[in-house]
Amino acid sequence: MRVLLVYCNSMLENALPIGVSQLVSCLKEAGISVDLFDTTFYRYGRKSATENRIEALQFPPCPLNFKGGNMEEDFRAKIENFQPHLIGISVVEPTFLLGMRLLESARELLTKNNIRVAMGGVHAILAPQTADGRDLVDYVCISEGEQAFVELCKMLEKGKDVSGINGFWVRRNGTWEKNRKAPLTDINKLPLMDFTLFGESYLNKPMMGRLYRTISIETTRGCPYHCSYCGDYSLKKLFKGEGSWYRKKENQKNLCLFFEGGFMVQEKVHAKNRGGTEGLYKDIQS
Ligand code: B12
Ligand code: SF4
Repeated sequence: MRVLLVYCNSMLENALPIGVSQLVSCLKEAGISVDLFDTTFYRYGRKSATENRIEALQFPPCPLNFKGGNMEEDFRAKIENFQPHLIGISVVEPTFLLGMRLLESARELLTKNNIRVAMGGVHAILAPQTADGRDLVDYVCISEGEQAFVELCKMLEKGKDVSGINGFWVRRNGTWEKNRKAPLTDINKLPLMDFTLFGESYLNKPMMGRLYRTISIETTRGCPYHCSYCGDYSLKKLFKGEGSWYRKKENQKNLCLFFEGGFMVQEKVHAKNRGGTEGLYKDIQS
């Protein structure tokens, strides 16, 4: 089973994404072959937020890491080379249309090769109905993906009927079969996030006119606060009754990351033994 994850991201927004990186490691752990297509470094729109901020004099100029090439052409090439059975696109609200644009650009390939598409991410959870009329999307993930997506992949691999699968809306004859949510993820039982499919360009994040070496770590899932304008607040309400949406990592060993050829060369640094987040910070500096 080959799964192509597609990280639909705003231009140059190069913080390593926790959700997709966690899915990569969960899929790998389940023996599923996984690759990534990432929109981050393509200039597919007019201006990135970084350029706007520089223009508005919010911060001084800094190098912009755009790569060349045409996003849609490269997406099709990736499909042709990797030949996925399933594509998993990850979207938030402002990147949903970007995801749809990519799928449309590969319509012929997807149809000809009968490649299924699953859509996930905060937007899929909060607004699954936006997949109405998007006939290239077969499954919409209405839950966290660690268990649900792996389950979907395994069932598809075995040729099983996925119509009742928890955590997904499933397209059947043009209408949605709306299944139950999947149980919340136990974030203390996850394999380490896998950043290896993301390139070196993620390591240098422009902030205030300088490039800083950055990584993403997850110490909690969900937020303890309740700002009414925030997606996290809506997620908390949506998952009420399913357990606590706000979860903490009990020990910090799952903070640790591996990035081949990057600055975090040790695969299983025990951050706690090294002084928790501060220790991790020192590691990054050295
Ligand atoms: C960290 C963070 C960032 C980081 C990293 C983003 C990332 N993609 O990881 C940075 C700084 C880069 C960022 C940028 C942006 N962010 Co932000 N970000 C967050 C934050 C604080 C946490 C997200 C997180 O890591 N959650 C934990 C992980 C595990 O969850 P997850 O990513 O949703 O992934 C899980 C599921 O959704 C699912 N899943 C995800 N992808 C897929 C794919 C498939 C196929 C399947 C089946 C399942 C699946 O499985 C994952 C594991 O369980 C949230 C607010 C919050 N407190 O939740 C906002 C939030 C997600 N961001 C938001 C926005 C708007 C943005 C930007 C568009 C801002 C901008 N204008 O550029 C960009 C878009 C970047 C992008 N493509 O996501 C909104 C989204 C609103 C919405 N309704 O969609 C949120 C909710 C905040 C808010 N304003 O309300 N963000
Ligand atoms: S904006 Fe969202 S993530 Fe930030 S403190 Fe408020 S509820 Fe938490």
